[in-house]
Amino acid sequence: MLNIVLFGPPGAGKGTQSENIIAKYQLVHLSTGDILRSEIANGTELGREAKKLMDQGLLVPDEVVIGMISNKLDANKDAKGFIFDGFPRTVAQAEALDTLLASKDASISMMIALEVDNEELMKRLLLRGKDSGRPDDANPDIIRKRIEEYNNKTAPVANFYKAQEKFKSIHGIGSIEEIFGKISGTIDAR
Ligand code: B4P
Repeated sequence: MLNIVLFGPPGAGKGTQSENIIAKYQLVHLSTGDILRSEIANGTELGREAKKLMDQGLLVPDEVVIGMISNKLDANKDAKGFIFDGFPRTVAQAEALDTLLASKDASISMMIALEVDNEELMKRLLLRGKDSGRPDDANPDIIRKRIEEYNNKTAPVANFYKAQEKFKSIHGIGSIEEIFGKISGTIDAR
C-alpha cells in the first residue's frame, strides 16, 4: 500500500496537489477539510459544531476528525492506498492514525511537506476567498489565526514523521506542474 500524508500550512497547495497525486497513483483522497465542509453543507450536528470553529480559523477537536478518518478507512477496504490531505494536524491525530493503520497491517509510507512562506500563503488564500465562498479564506485576521494554529499545533507533527525517517520536504513555490514534478519524483524514489 502507498499511504501518503500531504503536509503544509493553510494554502500550501495540499488540496491542489492531492488531485494530481490521485490521478497518477490511483489513491483514495481523504481530506478532513472537505469532509467537514460536506458535513456543514448537509447541515448535520457535527457540521454545525465544526463550522463555529472553522469560521474562526481554529482546529476541530481531535476525536471528531479521528472518528471521521476511521469511518473512511473502513469504507475503502480495497484501496491501493490513501492520500491524507490536511490530516494529521496534531501529534495526537498522528498517533491515532498510526494505531488505526496498524490494526489493518498498514502504515504511512511518507510525509510530503510543502514549504511556503506566510506572505505567499496570505496572497493565495485571499485570492481563493474572492470566489470560494469559504468564510475562513475571506478575512486576513482569520487566515493569520489559521497560520498561528498551524505553527502551534500542526508544525510539531513533522517531528513525529522525522523520527520515523518518513519526512520529505518540498519547496512549494512555483507552478503547480513544477511542484507536482518534484512530488512525483519523491514518491517514485521510495
Ligand atoms: P483545509 O480544508 O485542510 O484547508 P487548507 O489548509 O486551507 O488547505 P487547502 O488544501 O484547502 O488549500 P491549498 O493549499 O490546496 O482546512 C480547513 C479548516 O478545516 C481548518 O482551518 C480546520 O478548521 C479544519 N480542519 C481540517 N482538517 C482538520 C484536522 N485534521 N483537525 C482539525 N481541524 C481540521 O490551496 C490554497 C490556494 O492556493 C488555492 O486557491 C490554490 O489554487 C492555490 N495554489 C495551490 N498551489 C499553488 C501554486 N503552486 N501557486 C499558486 N497558487 C497555488
